[in-house]
Amino acid sequence: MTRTVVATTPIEGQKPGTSGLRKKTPVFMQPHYLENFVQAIFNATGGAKGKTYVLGGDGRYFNDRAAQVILRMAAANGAKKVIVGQNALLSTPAASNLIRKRKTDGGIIMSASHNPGGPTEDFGVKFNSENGGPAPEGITDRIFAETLEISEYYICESHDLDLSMPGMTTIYGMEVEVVDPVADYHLMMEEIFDFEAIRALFASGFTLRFDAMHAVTGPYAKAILEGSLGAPEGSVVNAVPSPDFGGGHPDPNPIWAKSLMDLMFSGEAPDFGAASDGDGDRNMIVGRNAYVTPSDSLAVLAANATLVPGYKDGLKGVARSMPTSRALDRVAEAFGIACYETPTGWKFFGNLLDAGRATLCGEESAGTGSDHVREKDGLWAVLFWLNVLAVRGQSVAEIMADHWAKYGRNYYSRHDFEAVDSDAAHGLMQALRTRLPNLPGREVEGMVIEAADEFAYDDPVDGSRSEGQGIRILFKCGGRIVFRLSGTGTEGATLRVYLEKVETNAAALQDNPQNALSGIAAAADSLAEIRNRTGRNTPDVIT
Ligand code: VG1
Ligand code: CO
Repeated sequence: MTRTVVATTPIEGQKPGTSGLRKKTPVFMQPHYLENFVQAIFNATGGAKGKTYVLGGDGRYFNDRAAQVILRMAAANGAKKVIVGQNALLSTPAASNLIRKRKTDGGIIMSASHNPGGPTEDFGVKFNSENGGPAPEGITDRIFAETLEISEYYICESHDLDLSMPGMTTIYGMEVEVVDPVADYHLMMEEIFDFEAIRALFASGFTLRFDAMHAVTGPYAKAILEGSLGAPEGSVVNAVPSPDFGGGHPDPNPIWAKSLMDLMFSGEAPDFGAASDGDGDRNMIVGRNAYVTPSDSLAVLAANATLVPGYKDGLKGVARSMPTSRALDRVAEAFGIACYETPTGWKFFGNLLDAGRATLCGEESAGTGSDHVREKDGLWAVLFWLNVLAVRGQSVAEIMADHWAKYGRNYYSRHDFEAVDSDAAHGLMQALRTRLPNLPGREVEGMVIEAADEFAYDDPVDGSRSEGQGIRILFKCGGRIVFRLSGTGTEGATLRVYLEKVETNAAALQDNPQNALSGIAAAADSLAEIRNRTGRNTPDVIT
């Protein structure tokens, strides 16, 4: 086996976004593309020499090939060991757990998460630090800087390693440990949740459908929900990870998980429905005739946390990304705990979790998690709901009604305009930015603007500052609009418009969100000239 020094030149555009580097698969498969980025990760983090890493991915097209390249490069860079999931599979939360449990120097996750996969779809690579969380901006900035200066990378020539069975092997002196991707994660879930109570719930006839969307959570959900908790076989559907996710978008929302939604609003609906995304860190929760908005789900979990053994002593604090609805703030206030507001992306929660300032955190984009790992965790959120349902003995709809009656309801929706012309999208944001100082006091659609700014975050733990994190418009009536450009898309620009309205009138808590938010949506269009500037009459995706 030989180690090769390969001469290369910088490739433009390798700037990690909200969650790692995501590109069209053919871009990632270009000569040197993956190699340059992986070498940049090693270079930016003090080299791989003597280090131990975790490696795994969501099983999308090119996952298996990329794993072999990364293993050969880690060996050629002098790494001591790589712990890799069987068949190079690991859900993102399971990878985070392994990094922490095995005290490694970090990990590389191959995923483009909720983006579709396949030869012409998306691929991605993300580096997680030794705390198990996505590398913070300081590191991703260094990785990007390295991609602009790279002149060579190191790789071993060798046969492909057999990753199909757990066990130990070596490559160029580096140990490779192939592990069952589910086992450690399963153990952790048993420590957090009351499995006995959930088992009793299923034994009493409670029914569930979990849609793994042909993505990585299939094996996890099968083992835990069906195998360990006794949900009837067949409760987990689309459970075999496929390289193109069955041709669909592995994005658990009412649009892409439509068949689950249809079932849950039909006469055959089980008691509980849930879905997860490509890499297993997102969750969708839906009761019989009751879709739970992710922002509401986060608030409900916070309010009920002490019912779960892992959180029985209460929460140290909570955190949400800025565009996430402020339903969580109301719970935090009632409990007298801190509620932090961070920029979009899980990397901003890491410091708060590490410092013990927050226990639970989440995002409006179907991401919920806690200090058990340093990623959001889809199946964990599903188990959390099941644990709460088992203890409270109520339906999802009843729990939501109780919650709104107690805390008020934050009607919430996100309107996405996808693959918009990049100049048009940036032009729209820039025009808003320029008008910000003149907006307070103005009336739009019968609502008076109270404040308007561009969100910047000062990390209370390490003092770092992140600017340009979304434009927010606050109305005197308590409504809010946030405008942001996506940092995970791979085509043109995606404009996200987040709409929120607070309702405390007991008679108005059961409205349809789009209905309740129609005035706010009209105000968003009038303020940002969305139709005019993007040429779109309606959003592509409404969640
Ligand atoms: C989106 C979501 C964000 C999430 C990120 C990664 O980012 O809005 O909340 O953290 O995806 O999720 P953006 O920049 O496109 O809005 V995952 O499950 O795709 O890793
Ligand atoms: Co994901």
